[in-house]
Amino acid sequence: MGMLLSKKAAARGAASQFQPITVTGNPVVISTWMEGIAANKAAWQVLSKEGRALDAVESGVMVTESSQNCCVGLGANPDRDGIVTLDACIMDEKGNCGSVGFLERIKHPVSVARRVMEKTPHVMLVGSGAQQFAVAEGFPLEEQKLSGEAKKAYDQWLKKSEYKPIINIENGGVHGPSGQAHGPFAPAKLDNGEWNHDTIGMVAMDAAGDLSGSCTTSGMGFKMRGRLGDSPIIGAGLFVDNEVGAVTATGQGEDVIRICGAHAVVELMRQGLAPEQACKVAVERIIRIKGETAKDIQVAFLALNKKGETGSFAIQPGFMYAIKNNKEERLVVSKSHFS
Ligand code: SD4
Repeated sequence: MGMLLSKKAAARGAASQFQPITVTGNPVVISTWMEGIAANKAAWQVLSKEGRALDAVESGVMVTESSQNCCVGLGANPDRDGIVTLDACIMDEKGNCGSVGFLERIKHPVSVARRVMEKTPHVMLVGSGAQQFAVAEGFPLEEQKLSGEAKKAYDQWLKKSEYKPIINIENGGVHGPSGQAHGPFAPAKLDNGEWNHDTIGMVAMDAAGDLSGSCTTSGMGFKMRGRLGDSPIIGAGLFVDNEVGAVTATGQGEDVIRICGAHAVVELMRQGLAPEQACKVAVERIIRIKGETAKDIQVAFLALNKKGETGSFAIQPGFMYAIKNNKEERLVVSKSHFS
């Protein structure tokens, strides 16, 4: 009995460290990074009129896809061959989901992902097939052109990496039968010191109490051509379970995929963990796998549970998320493993 009580007391102690950031009820929308503030406003237009969370998370992240941004939409940094390729996914309260990866010249990949979900028997379409589907659905094919900012960043990256895709002279050690590595790889940090990744992930609960989520990105700047991160992968960059909660991820997608990140956080919440605590356990799982190299990566999870409680946790400081509900609209600075 004594043992039981002390275990309960310990659990209470642990839980109190992880007080959800807010208990809001619904509707509520949260999204990653500072860009989330503007995206949440658009989502709120839907949620405040008792619209569906699914519509809110689509129209919310479309704002970021339309804006000039290093890491989301057609204005973003390209891959190492100088081409912007976009990844996105969306998931609703019934477990319906859709996704596009390696999509070029389409302004709103999240909307294409929704069409995949609603109009095809599939979950994922990639590359030229995804583009062909988008065009058939009436999405305009935009010009293949880097934004001014992306062109500057790419030219800078080319100078340092001396990457020459045409004659395929590559640096690095020895891998595989060709005897050449496939470097240079995308830098972990950009020249301005920021982590080389960013994305918008958004999860929301509507007035009916239903959950949905979306995630959209250009992925890591100067990535290998054809690289996909976690953002278009249901269960990695995004997962929604209407009985439990909705989670999205940002940061180095390879390490989110490694632990099926968003799904892992949902499952941890199913076991009773508060959103922040669940995000922390998943982050620690990545840190255990990465060992020493964990200090060189950033990953953050953002979670919303069925009670409208929100929480996040990151490997590195600097991650923040935006929250909007009936009472508040603000940025929340995330806790992190390293300080
Ligand atoms: C990805 N998590 O592609 C996404 C977006 C990002 O580095 O943050 N990129 O890995």
